[in-house]
Amino acid sequence: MTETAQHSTGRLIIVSNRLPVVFERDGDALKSRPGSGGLVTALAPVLRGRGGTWIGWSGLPDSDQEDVESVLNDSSQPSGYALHAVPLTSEELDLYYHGFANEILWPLFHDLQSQCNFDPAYWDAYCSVNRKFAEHVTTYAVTDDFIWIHDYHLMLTAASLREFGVENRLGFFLHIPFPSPDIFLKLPWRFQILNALLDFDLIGFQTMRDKRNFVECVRMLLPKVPARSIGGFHLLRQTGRDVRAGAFPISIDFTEFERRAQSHEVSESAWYIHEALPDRQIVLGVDRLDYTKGIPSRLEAFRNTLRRHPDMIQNITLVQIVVPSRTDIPKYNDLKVEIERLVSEINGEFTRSGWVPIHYIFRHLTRRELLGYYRTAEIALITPIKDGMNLVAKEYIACNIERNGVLILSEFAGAVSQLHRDALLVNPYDIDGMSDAVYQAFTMSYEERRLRMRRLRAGVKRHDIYRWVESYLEAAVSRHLYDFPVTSEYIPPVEAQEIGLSI
Ligand code: ADQ
Repeated sequence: MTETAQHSTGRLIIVSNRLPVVFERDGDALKSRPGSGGLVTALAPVLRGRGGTWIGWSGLPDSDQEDVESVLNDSSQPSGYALHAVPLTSEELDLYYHGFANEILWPLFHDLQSQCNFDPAYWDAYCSVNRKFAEHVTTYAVTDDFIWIHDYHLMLTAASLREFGVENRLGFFLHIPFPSPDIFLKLPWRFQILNALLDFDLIGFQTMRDKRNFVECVRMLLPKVPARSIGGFHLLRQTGRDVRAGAFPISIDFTEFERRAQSHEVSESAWYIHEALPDRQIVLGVDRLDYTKGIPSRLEAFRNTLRRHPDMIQNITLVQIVVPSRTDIPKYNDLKVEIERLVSEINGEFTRSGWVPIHYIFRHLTRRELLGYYRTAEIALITPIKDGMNLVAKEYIACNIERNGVLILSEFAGAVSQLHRDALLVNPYDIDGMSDAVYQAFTMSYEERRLRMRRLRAGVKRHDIYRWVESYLEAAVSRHLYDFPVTSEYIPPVEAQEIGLSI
């Protein structure tokens, strides 16, 4: 390891495929803005002002490393932690990211094995890029730093770090589900991946079910690795080292969402949204463009609801927000076309003078707009066919300060393990069932809505992002977040606080 930051040991080093910023070209100049997505929303408030380091790819293939590092230096100022880029070439990006991560691991781990493309060329790139990430980690980390690696793109990084002789404690958190053995067994590199995961000290999953699936895979494929359960954890002994696996359901900064939802600007935005869609209930769908989010079936269910319950016509509007994502992958573009076809078919069938059943938005919204929709929608319709957690459900709950919203949630979202009691649960493959749930939400009494929402809010508030990170760090290094150094000389400027939830 180099001497970088040698005086400040014991820091938190986060490693993820993407940095929490998005780069944009403004003429010749390179600029960055805060990124979106679950991982960024969850981790940025944790690292802010703590003087740690976040290592990841910039999002720009074949970029000039010096240019990128100079912009990152500027972004590090307001965020209060250092950002460092791992450069990737277009070819690496194609094979490792689009290929292995998104054509193999993403569909397989979401139980969509028929969508996988097990191209052997992807594997070599996945190994070499994971090694490259490990090399960069050794440049910035010093002894005693806790290195916390995130998500399915980087499952081999600990194995490379161990090869380089790194003995730091290494944590991993998988943001997506871990499949059952039946499905995991189909992966041609199943042994390599399982063995590499066992080079971490702590492997975190979103739910008990994901952890159980992982342990069952270890028991089946690596029977010589002893595995036993202790408390809420599983202890797996690998060549003299103890590896633990546990469930740590990720969450949000509840108080911050609630505070923003109460702000004047969000209240105003919420008022305008409902003023433009008066005398009706708003049903809200918010998703990244992804085939795991179940958007086409949700639209089918909404069509089915309008067909079966004509009394809802002109009294309900579905606002479906889709955030552009991975649009350079043909499958994602096909999904966009399918969604647009369905929206126009449904609008064509039901639109009346002055009323359109579906408002479809395909772009990044500002936080103010997004929170305005969360705050004002009477119903949230969240129906992924499989999802690690789904933060949108928790964000909706935190922003529902009037406590009159109803959450309809897929049985296959990780969030169901915490929200099942007071959400209306649906099977996203059951069109009639989803349509019944929309009708049940539409006709639910004010008292019942309040009771359910009050309990949902209390649960998410109690299990917020800080509790998530605390419980993970406690398990990984027996330390609390407040044990990690805080950059005392750093005072965030007002603009950075305005960026708020994003960096
Ligand atoms: P994602 O698949 O990205 O995350 P999700 O958890 O729903 O899914 O998070 C989406 C994030 O994007 C939310 O924080 C939301 O605020 C943000 N967002 C949504 N619409 C937006 C918009 N229009 N503009 C800006 N931001 C928007 C992965 C896993 C999930 C897991 C998370 C965290 O797939 O299952 O919950 O990581 O672990």
